Amino acid sequence: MDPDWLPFHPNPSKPAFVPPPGAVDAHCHVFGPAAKFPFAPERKYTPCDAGREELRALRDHLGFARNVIVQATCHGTDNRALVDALANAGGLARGVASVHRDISNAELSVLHQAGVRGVRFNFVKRLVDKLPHEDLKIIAQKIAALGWHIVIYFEASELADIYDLICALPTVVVVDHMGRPDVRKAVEGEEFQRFVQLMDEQENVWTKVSCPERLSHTGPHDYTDVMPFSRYLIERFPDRVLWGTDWPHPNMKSHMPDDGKLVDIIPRIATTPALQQALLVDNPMRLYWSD
Ligand code: 0GY
Repeated sequence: MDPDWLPFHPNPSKPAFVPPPGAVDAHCHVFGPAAKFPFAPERKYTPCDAGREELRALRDHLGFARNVIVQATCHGTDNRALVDALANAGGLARGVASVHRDISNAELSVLHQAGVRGVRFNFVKRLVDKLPHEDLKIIAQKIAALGWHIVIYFEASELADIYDLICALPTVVVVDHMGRPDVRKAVEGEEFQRFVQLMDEQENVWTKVSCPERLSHTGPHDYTDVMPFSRYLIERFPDRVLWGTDWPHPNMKSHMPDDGKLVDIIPRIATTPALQQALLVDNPMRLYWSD
């Protein structure tokens, strides 16, 4: 693993907040184990192993029922670790894969059988080499036929460049981590409102109100400066928001969050039982377990 890599929290606290029955952690990853599932040669970082058993233990500890496992860039388009985790989850995990433009329908069908229901397009420059938009459009057409959706990861400053691409996508589009706003700016400010405008205009665009630990400048454990952004999106788009831990928190440099304390933020951003039910159960079930 990289010399400055921060491993996931070894002993997260038990959250005081009890998620509603059937709650879904809709953004987490598995890494390796590298001896069995080697990391991709083109990766930009080398993490510690963080396997399916540890993920399942965390899910139970936090009081969640299901996981959505998102392919991380350190595994490139080799989805074997993801598929292995799905195959061993007893139907309680679904996946989001990374695929190459030349993927065949037969290969997509194998991923679907394994529980994959989406692909991820990553625009974060420190994580991936730039992918031609043409390739992404080809992938989008292929996966739309399966009823899958597209998860998109970008920084707020990149939204202008990909706004038209997002609007042209033929599926549900889920934006990771609220489009990574600069939370030192105002919720009502131009930058965040551009993202809100995207969600207003495009009813197929959803977002994950995840990763306060990445966005915060006030820091752990409350990440209070991020809460107004999450709360705003949850209240404005209650049927198009998801929540996830982001375990095992790749590339965190300042500190490693306590996953239990992340869960305790939920009732402060989804402030009613109805909003919590939509965020943690109804929305992810509609997107990932509709069949
Ligand atoms: C996240 C965030 C990051 C990494 C990845 O696929 C990845 O490597 O998503 C990051 O470094 O910000 O959502 O896990």
